[in-house]
Amino acid sequence: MGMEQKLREKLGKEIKHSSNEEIYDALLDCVQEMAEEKVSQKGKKKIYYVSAEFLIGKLLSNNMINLGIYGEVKELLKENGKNIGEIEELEEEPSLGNGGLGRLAACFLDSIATLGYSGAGIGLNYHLGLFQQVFEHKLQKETKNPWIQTKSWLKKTDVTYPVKFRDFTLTSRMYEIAVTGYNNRTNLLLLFDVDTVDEDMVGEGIQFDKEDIQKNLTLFLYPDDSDEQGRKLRIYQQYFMVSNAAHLILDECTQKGSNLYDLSDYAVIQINDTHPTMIIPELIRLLTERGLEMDDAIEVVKKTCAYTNHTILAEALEKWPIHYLKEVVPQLMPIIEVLDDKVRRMYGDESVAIIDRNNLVHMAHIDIHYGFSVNGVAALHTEILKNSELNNFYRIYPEKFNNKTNGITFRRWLLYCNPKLAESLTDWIGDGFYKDAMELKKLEAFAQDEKVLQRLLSIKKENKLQLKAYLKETQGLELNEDSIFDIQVKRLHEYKRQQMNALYVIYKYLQIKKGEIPKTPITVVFGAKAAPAYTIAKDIIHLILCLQEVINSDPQVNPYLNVVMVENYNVTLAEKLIPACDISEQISLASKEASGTGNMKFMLNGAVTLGTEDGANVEIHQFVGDDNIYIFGASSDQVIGHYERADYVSRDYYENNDMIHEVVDFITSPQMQKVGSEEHLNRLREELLGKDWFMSFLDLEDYIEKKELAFADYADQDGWAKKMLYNISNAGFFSSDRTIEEYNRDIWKLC
Ligand code: 26V
Repeated sequence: MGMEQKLREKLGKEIKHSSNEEIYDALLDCVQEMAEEKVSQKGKKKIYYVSAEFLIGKLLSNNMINLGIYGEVKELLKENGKNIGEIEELEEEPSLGNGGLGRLAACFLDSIATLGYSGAGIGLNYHLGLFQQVFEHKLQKETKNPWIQTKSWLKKTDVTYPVKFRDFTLTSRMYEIAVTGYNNRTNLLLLFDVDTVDEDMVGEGIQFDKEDIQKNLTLFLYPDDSDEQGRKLRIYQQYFMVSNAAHLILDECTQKGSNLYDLSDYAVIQINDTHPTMIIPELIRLLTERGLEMDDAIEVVKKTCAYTNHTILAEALEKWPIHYLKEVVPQLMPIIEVLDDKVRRMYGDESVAIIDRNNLVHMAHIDIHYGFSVNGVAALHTEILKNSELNNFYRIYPEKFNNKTNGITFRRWLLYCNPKLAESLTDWIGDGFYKDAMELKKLEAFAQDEKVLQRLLSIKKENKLQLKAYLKETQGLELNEDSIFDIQVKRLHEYKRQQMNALYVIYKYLQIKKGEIPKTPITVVFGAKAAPAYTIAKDIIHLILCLQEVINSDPQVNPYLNVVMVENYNVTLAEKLIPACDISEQISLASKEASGTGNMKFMLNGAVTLGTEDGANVEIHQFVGDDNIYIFGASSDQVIGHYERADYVSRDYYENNDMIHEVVDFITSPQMQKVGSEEHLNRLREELLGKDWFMSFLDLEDYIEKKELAFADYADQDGWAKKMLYNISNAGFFSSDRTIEEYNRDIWKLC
């Protein structure tokens, strides 16, 4: 049956006589049915990707692309006077992740299904997701983000488990979301929830009673953990997630014939960062309950679990006080003590112990000792893990360590978000790259082809115009499509150095004031959410919003320089910003960004990277070569050296460098005080002068120099188009299909 007939049957009337809402509902039903037909039981061994976050983005169009009906439906709607874009707008974006880690999990699910592997994602069904960001008086405020609509992709199931905490037992319920593969099978994302959650308990902003676990357990994605109740709630969430996962995995495997001793022939569990670590003691507990001896249970779990590390930042590595665990999940403590005891007997080395002298449980240490694989997410990151951060573990278990450089799904990040580029690429090199991303390399044959280069430029311009219209309509923002779009979008964190970009903006503003007019106008775009309790990050947002007002309202400067900070940066906005970008800002302090994945999305869409030798930027640099990227700043070795010697003193830079002095003082200048808050601006300036833990002054001069070079090069449009082309043609390696094939080859070994 064609889509026209299917849709009309669902609608019970003509498409042209139906509202957008009715069409959305009908399409959702059709797509869900088509997706379900492709659910498969094939494959003895299954990958369970357990993750506290799955930042899946809107699903309607993505699923239609994967099912091969997107073009047909788009045309059909058009013929009936309907616009697919308007229908997409009706879908709320599920906000089930913070940033890169959650989006990576979503890309992986797409690739696992696309490659035809048996797999499932397991996580939590947060009703209000990550907070929604609103700007009030140039400050971030958080509000709830309800995303579950009457008609949604969530399918309620009858699967429930009792999950026991110290003081009470909760009954879980499993929901399913179909994950369509491109032209292949459908897998499932399994999200656990409790029926007793009460969305009405949320008061002002995102305030709620953190102690009423039955009502709040799955309300928010790790709410504020700046206080003790917040941290305990996080443990409740984590245990709830993994206890359900463990029950489900054991049930599925025994149904398929496992005798539990051979569990690893049926299941492999990828632990996404340390959030799901308690699955290790929980599985051991359940296996012993089902009759295995403790030592056998430990061996079985060791063969089944693998761990991915996503950061070296000490403050992000989870360590839970024993008394929290005793209060929430006392049943795990005796097991964790056994695990610690074995490690201590075996290695007698305090630095690799599970429970430290301060009675903190090191979650990553459990994963490393009791899993069979430890991977980093980009080549440099894995080297840093092996040689410094986790060196004591690497020396014990060299065979466990491996690298899996991150990737992104080209279905969402090219075919869907940049249809014009995808269509032109298909004209030039065929459609082989849809499934084999390395075929993008064929584009290099066109590096001297004037028509191809011109088309790349005109696509970029069309995407800029689309973004301009969208931001005008949704956020009232003004963009100049004739300017260079220089974009930094990612979570706000000092190590990512949005503040250094803001310092550049000040520098440029002052230059223009002095009469130095840029050849091409520049628009610096920011998008970033700050963790609700992260004071300095919020001050940086305030700085950017103040600069936006000062600069955009200065008639002497605004023809040449604009600052735009989009509100509530999320997947939907990323899909519109990335295809319109000229310069991709990837400026983290070297050694701190484990990989980055935005860097890959920008590259694939023809933006040129301005970045440090950090995370996957290093590999992007190797692929595109020196001429097609702007690299600056200290190397990771130099940075690590500064930390070891504690010899970076930001005040020295301020005192010895006139430029730095001038731009830093501008933060608290009368002009800025007039539009902003003295408290926030002063605190930020003091932070930069007194600490600057992520060394933004260290690289500022080199950053400015390379950014100026990039802007100057942009004026040669032909030369620029070639850089775009080399970025696109070398992006193939960064397909998550490649990443997943490597996980499977080295870790999962699915049939
Ligand atoms: C978490 C936290 C939590 C507490 C305060 C500071 C802080 C800083 C960073 C994090 C990050 C947690 C893990 C994470 O999201 N890592 C990201 O994973 C991406 C996918 O592998 C990778 O591309 C990013 O570079 C990495 O930051």
